[in-house]
Amino acid sequence: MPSTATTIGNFAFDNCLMNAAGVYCMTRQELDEIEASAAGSFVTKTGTLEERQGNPEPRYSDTALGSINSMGLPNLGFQYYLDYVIELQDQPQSKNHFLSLVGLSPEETHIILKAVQASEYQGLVELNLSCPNVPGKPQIAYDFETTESILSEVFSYFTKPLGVKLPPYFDIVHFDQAAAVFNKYPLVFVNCINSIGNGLVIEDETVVIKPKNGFGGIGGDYVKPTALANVHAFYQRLNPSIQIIGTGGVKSGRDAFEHILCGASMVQIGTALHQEGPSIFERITNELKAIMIEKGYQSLEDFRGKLHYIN
Ligand code: ERO
Repeated sequence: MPSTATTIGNFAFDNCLMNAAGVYCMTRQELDEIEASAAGSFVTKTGTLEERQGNPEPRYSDTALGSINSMGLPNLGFQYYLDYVIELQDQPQSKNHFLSLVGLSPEETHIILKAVQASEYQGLVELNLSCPNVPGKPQIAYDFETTESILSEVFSYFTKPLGVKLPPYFDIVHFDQAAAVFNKYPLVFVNCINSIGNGLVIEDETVVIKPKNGFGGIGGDYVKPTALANVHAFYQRLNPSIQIIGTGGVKSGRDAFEHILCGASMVQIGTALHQEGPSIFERITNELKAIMIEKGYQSLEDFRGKLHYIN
């Protein structure tokens, strides 16, 4: 049987598939279900300094080709998630995890990361630089100056393994500029992509979600080509020490295979997990293994990043 095991930094995972932040990860109960599933890990809902209710409902809608959301960062506060991953890391059978975090300002982000630095948590941290849905707060990683100033400050005190969740970029020059910023810092990973921000889905004559007059982050089938492009663009540009997590449009083993071909070391599932529930991990793992058997691959290393071009 081929293996879908992987590593991110010094952390090993039995399976490369896991949830994407925001989906099935708000409460301990949801996180427990991911932990008990065939997923190799979980990432928590992005935690902020204080608990947040988020935007008014309806704020998520499944659509024909995926989803739109404007959740507005509802979460139980970073301490809730930090306490939980610390609790789990002391249990012998526990998987390795990702703690997703961000402040509503750079100052808040530093308060949170200093608390994580001072804590007993030894696992991975994902700093979310790409939430599209908090009114008045732009997606941080579209502003390279702010991104650089945050990272430069963070790495003056933060020594635990850290990666960043990125919004999709759409221009080759932006891939170059973003990669040049990330290559200056000892990041363990970048995660491409968050939802495509500020799409608009309409049914009959009406928007399908309430916040921001219907504007929201798009996930699912719509975003896979953009996600693959971002995974591959950063795979080509980043220092080899910075690994890529691929997220966007994964609902089959074939989709996961494509993310890995583009260079992903781990693959996250958002919209399709929301629609299908945690049993999706077993299905997609089996589909991915079937493709690997058909192609004669034993491990992800046999094909990771080995996308073929047309000469
Ligand atoms: O609205 C949200 O809570 C949200 N939705 C996304 O599609 N991506 C996010 O990063 C995010 C909040 C952090």
